[in-house]
Amino acid sequence: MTDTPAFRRYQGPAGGWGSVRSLARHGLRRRTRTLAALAQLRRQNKPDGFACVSCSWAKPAKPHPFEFCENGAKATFWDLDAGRVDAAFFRRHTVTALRTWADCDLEASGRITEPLRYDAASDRYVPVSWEEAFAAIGRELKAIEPAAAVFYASGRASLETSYMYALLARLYGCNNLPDSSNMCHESTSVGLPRSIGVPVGTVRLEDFEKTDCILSFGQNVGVNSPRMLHPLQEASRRGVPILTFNPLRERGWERFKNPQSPPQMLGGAATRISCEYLQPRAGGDPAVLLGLCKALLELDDAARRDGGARVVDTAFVEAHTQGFDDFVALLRALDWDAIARESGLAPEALRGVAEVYARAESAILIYGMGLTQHRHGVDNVRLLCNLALMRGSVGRPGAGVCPVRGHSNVQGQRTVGITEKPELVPLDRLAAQYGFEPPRDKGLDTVGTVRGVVDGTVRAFVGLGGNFLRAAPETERLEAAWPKLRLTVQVATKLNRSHLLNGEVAFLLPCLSRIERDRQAGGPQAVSVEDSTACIHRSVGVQAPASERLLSEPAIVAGIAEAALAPNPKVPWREWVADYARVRDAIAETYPVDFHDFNARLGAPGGFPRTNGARERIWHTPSGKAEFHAVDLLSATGFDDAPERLRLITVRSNDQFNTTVYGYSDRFRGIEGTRRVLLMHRDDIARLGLAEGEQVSLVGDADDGVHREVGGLRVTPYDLPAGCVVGYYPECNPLIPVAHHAIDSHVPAAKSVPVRIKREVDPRRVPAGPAP
Ligand SMILES: Nc1nc2c(c(=O)[nH]1)N[C@H]1C(S)=C(S)[C@@H](COP(=O)(O)OP(=O)(O)OC[C@H]3O[C@@H](n4cnc5c(=O)[nH]c(N)nc54)[C@H](O)[C@@H]3O)O[C@H]1N2
Ligand SMILES: Nc1nc2c(c(=O)[nH]1)N[C@H]1C(S)=C(S)[C@@H](COP(=O)(O)OP(=O)(O)OC[C@H]3O[C@@H](n4cnc5c(=O)[nH]c(N)nc54)[C@H](O)[C@@H]3O)O[C@H]1N2
Ligand SMILES: [Mo]
Repeated sequence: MTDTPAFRRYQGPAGGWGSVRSLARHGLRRRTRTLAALAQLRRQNKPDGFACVSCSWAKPAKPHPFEFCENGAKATFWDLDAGRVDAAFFRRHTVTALRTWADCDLEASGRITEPLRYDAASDRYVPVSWEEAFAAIGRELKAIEPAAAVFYASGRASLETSYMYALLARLYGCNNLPDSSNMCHESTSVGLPRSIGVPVGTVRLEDFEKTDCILSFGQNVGVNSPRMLHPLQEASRRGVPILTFNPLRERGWERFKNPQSPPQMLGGAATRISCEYLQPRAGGDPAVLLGLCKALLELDDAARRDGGARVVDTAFVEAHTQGFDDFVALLRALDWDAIARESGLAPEALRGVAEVYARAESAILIYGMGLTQHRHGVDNVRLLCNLALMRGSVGRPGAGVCPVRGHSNVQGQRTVGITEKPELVPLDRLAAQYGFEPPRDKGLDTVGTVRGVVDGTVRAFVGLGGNFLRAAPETERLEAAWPKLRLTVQVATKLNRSHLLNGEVAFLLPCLSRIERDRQAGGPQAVSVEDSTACIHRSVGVQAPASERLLSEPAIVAGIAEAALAPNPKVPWREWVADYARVRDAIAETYPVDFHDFNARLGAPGGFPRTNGARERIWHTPSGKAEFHAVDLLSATGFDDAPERLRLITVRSNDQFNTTVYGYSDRFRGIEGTRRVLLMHRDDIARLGLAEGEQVSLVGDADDGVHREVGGLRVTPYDLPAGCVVGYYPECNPLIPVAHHAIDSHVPAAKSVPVRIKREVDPRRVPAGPAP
């Protein structure tokens, strides 16, 4: 792929013809089986089809004729790739040579089609039979202390696979079950239970039809959950004010043209999404949220003075919350100058938003990585809850807190036991169901795994999907330590960098994609996933598998389990693989409240919802009430400002899904042909004496004595707050210290990384890691 940069301002809306053109280009370039692709797209997110493998946004009960978006279609095309990564591919390329390839080129080589073992002597992957692979993995796992083995999961695997995988780890003897959620919405999973007693959002799709106001913080809807633009568009057309806080002007929150609406595509104007768009500093959200709460309080004071309607929902606050008085005292003591300085926004702007919010009966508060991936990510989530609680905007139609999750089943994986936190799992029930003593010690999360690999205490890594080495922080130390692992096993669909750094014994095991037909001894199989709004959907793949040698993920998990564990007649791995309905029966037995009659309810249009206390104003907190979080905090970064120090935000482009880089077009941001950019405010460029287009390095500025650097970045002026810079994830991950993570949730603080700029003496210097 080329790396010829071009920068042009994109004037179009999100969606629109740009999205149609982009898709057409992808379909052609990717050697996709085009007819197959079109047939598949029609089934995407339909009750009788497959759940999109891209984002986890809710799937409506009455889907559109084409219930997919540009990026969901790219993900489908990606799995339909006609290219093949097989033994012949590895005869052409050594693993060392492949390590110089870009992320995009690795995955673009095609689907992995046969089980492979790494052969160190020839530095190549060589074919292996499934039986041999399982036997060797079982042997190795048996020889390792359970506490030294890690079972990572990326958030794509189904509920059935995830349940089996978590059980495998616990039967083996550990809770080392980190998953991508540890790098993502774990701040939500820690913060929401403390504030409102549920680990997930409280909003369902129907609430968008009833809401009077939408606030959004740090989420990029046009790229990461484009189907959410449909309810947003409808809300905007109803006159619902949408107010957005994001350091960057993300096109999806500005305007949208629905590619599925012929009138709008043929000359109709794009729909304006946000009526107010404010650009706080990265990490400035505590100041924003407290400022909004303070402004509400001022409005409430004025209402009391003038005898107007109260702005604080006093009936709700009294009946349902705890800690309000302390919070009010904190708000009164806050100084507007400090709020303005830390948020980067004028008090008048915040007061203006508060006025709109105060007029709304029911409001939805949406957020994403812009809140969770900070040192104070958990505080961010809790302060957002405060804002909702002051207005009683939880547990009422059209109202609620709406974290937009990432991977298509990341939320569900937690629901069925993939977690390092034993207290979140019904261990006693598992003990009774399967007749064993489950491990009770806390397991390793992502941060713990990185540390354990670096210090040598982790000996084995099994990855159920994902690209751990690229997704995690502290890239260089992690990569340097990785080959010292005894065993690495990667279950994957496509080749990525995590497959190119191997333990002494290493296997690469290819699995079916969710879009593919899954036929087992008991006939064709369906799986299930949980969306962002906690609704459970059936997913049936119908595409012919990329190869006959692929196994399904449940079959791979069962294969490893049978080889690594002592036989246990109460765990019928074989029967489970033959008929996934039996896994669902097991899930229903372990989790009867949410999954009773699982098989009967599977396939309900719109999915079937899990229980959610906060939606009914039942608060599963220690006090039995929703809890205000009175924290005197204005910045989420966890570090002080310093003259040369900048706050690095790492973002996704419109042409990637996490570490899967589809191409080099970040259309909405006007960046084409390259990912090696550093977006900067013009004042910072001038202040630091840089020139537009100059190549610079970013150097970590964490004061921990470790040198971290990413070079070859092109200075690019951009509309963002001064003092903040933007680079792409995963290229910038070498700059994130493993210790720079959210307090309590351990989510790497990827949205405010302390960095400095170093001028490059030699502009040809090549950066660490694969180019570009
Ligand atoms: N097409 C596509 N879809 C995806 C993904 C993908 O990579 N591609 N990834 C999936 C996954 S796993 C996830 S978790 C989600 C991620 O989806 P998002 O939650 O949208 O995550 P990001 O794109 O990382 O960044 C979110 C936004 O936060 C803003 N931001 C950065 N710092 C701050 C801050 O300090 N304050 C505020 N208010 N805003 C800030 C950024 O400008 C950006 O617009 O999307 C999922 N869907
Ligand atoms: N700096 C920075 N770092 C970040 C983030 C950030 O915003 N900034 N975001 C974080 C977030 S939110 C997340 S969720 C993580 C993502 O971390 P991961 O989930 O580990 O990474 P992905 O890029 O989603 O994984 C892609 C790989 O998954 C495999 N795969 C795809 N489909 C399947 C399947 O159906 N089955 C199996 N077994 N494998 C499959 C393919 O081989 C593909 O190469 O990254 C985190 N890292
Ligand atoms: Mo994520």
